[in-house]
Amino acid sequence: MVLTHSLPVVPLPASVVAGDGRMPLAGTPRVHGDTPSAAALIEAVRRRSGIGLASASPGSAVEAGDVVLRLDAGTVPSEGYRLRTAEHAEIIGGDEAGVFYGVQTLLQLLREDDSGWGVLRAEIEDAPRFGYRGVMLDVTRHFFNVDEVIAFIDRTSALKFNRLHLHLSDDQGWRIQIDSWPLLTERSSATAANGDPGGFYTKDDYRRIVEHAASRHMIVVPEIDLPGHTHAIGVAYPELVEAPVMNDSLVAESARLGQPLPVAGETYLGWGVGHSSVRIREERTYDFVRDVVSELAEMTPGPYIHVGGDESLGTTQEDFDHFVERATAIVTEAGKIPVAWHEVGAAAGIAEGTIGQYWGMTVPSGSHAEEAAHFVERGGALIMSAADATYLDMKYTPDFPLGLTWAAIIDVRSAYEWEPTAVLDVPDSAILGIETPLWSETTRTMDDVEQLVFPRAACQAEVAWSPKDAADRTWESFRERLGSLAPLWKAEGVSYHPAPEIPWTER
Ligand code: TNX
Repeated sequence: MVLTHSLPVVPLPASVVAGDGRMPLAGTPRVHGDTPSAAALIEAVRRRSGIGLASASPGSAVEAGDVVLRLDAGTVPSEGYRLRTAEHAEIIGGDEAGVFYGVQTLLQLLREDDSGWGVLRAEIEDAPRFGYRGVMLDVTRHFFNVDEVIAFIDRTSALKFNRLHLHLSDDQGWRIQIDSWPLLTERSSATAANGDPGGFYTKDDYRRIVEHAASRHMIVVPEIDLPGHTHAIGVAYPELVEAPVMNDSLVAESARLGQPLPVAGETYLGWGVGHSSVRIREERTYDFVRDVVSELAEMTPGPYIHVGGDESLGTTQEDFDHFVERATAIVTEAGKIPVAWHEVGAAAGIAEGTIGQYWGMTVPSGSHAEEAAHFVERGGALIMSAADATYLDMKYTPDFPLGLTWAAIIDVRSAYEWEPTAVLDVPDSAILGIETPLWSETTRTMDDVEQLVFPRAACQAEVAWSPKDAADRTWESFRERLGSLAPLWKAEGVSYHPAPEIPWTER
């Protein structure tokens, strides 16, 4: 493997100096340090190379080829780490997350060549550019079980993502147990788009996901999409939801795809949007929202609850504003920070501190920029999910078998080349970070999901993590470093799309 640009690390570290050659990994090297990342490192090295690292007994001397993991909150920032590989390897994290990220980098430096396995020598100082580095998985249009979500967490956290947004409810299904409204899962979880099988997470399932995410330093952001995208609620509780309101593009798209139109109270199997709404002027709706939010808050240790707000196409602006003002307040009252799609910024009185998720284009159109800016005026901030760069469900090429095209065709380079602070006219400090969403209309299996997610999630990982002006923060460097992830992904069984513009390496 000969890289002309930097070391084979994605996302690019804040500062990296390549050393001389490799630290051989032979015999039984040991891992020193009392951190959960030690076990994760031992396991990952074994999967990748078959080499069994041993864990060193406390206080034993460090020998050549060993790996030392430790914490130093005094000199290393939170989520940051220093990594040095010479005779032995040492990772010093600012906190446990930092040690974990250092281990992920070390795993990328672990390579096989004709002389066997070794760790490329390097000196790295690293810390993230943005605090919010998110991926989103839509488990409504197609459902993915706990083990699949856990694999998704492992594979994305290895790229240093630290937020997992789960889109838990939509027109096609309700995917989370809510004790106070049991019919949601009893009547509205069994199917998915096109009549594929559905499913839902029990509270224990959800807690397993949250715990596993935490062990990989990811915070789960649960979303209940409101007031639109709520047809499934009406299948369980018809009194909560309005009759479907068709729009022209829904009717045309449904005809083109041969999908049925939504019928009140019946399971919806198409993927048209904008037809559903909860009853905004009924008090019972807010009892429902309060119950759901409070049960979600109770099982979610992370600070955020996402209340949706996108594509309420059959709702008047006045009703929409009334609803989102109340829904964001309900989240705040439950002790959580509301997150909402950018349309919610149109309402004057959204709860202070609400975080907006911008999903317009890299060049905003219509009122999107203004709506997004309003979150900042209300003391909130923004997560950038520009659809023509970050939407993992867009096709790579016009003839790619999976994905949609409404936002753009997104090849690897266009996923990489965008700048989240250059989209809106807000201070850079208002941008918390980015999130890259996978909507699952066309992905029936986890293999399908991975085809769309990898490699483009790696582009967003670098946009979120790496300093914008670093010398190697270029497409030429990135494509080579990305190509060097192939053996890691193969060892982990990641079903990535081998995009032809990337020089994928064998080892
Ligand atoms: C728009 S992005 C949606 C989703 C679809 C997605 C498909 C957003 C907030 N809403 O309902 O699944 O497009 O790309």
